Amino acid sequence: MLSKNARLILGLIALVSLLSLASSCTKKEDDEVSEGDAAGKAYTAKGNEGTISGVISYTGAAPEAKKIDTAADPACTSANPNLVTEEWTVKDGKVANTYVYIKEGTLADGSKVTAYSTWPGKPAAAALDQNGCHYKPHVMGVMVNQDITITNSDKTTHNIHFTPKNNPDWNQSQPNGAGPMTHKLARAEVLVPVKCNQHPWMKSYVAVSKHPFFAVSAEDGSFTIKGVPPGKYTVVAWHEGGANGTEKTMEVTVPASGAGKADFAFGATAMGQPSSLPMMPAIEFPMAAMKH
Ligand SMILES: [Cu+2]
Repeated sequence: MLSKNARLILGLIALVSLLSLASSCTKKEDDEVSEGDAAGKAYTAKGNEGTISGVISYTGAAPEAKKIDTAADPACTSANPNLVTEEWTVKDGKVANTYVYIKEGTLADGSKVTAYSTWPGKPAAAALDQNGCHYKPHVMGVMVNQDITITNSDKTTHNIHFTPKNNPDWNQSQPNGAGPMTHKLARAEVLVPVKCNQHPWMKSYVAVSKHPFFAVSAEDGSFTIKGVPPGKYTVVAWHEGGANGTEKTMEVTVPASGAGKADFAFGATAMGQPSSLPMMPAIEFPMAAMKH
């Protein structure tokens, strides 16, 4: 009897210590999670937010779009016989597909914009379509962990391949008629090149941001970033032109309920660089995020 009781007691002791170990582990994980959440503050809308808007221009003669040879895939040729390169999409001196975002800055109350991890409102659903054997849109911005719905509208197989530096590689085949896929990126990154392993000309860029203060310039070069708290910000305009992209930086003040202006110009002459010297390479500013 005694030995049976002793075994029972020993068993109970072992069970209790296991339980306490398990609960301490759980507690530790909880603490880690709450510490992670506490790392960023939540911003509450004050009603006095403003905008940052501007126009992206190209100074001088813009590089011309080149016709893409799609003969390798007849489905692409028939879907989009006049496919052209989109590295520079310039119309009447205005540049589309420029990603403009707040890189850093200080709100009117002295807090840093990068100190916040939660912003009001839910970002609109992000969609990336493979359509006519190119990506629509060519450049897009999403927030960290925002779902991107990826569709194939073509009568051919695409293989979408995100090639990030701060996030895991993601490489998925999407045959003709396959349903939508969803992808999201957990870390901020400006910008993630996306390519198609089936069609070497297919390229797009996805920027991942911790905050919602970004926009992509439209065909007329215009962009607007909404809901910006009053403050002083470093605003960056990124364009894929150049070896690793080119970025321009500007300090912008947003008054309470007001508008900050941020017009940017790309092109050799816009940077004080004579474009007529064939031996002289254009000055490019590689984006900081690409340097590690
Ligand atoms: Cu493709």
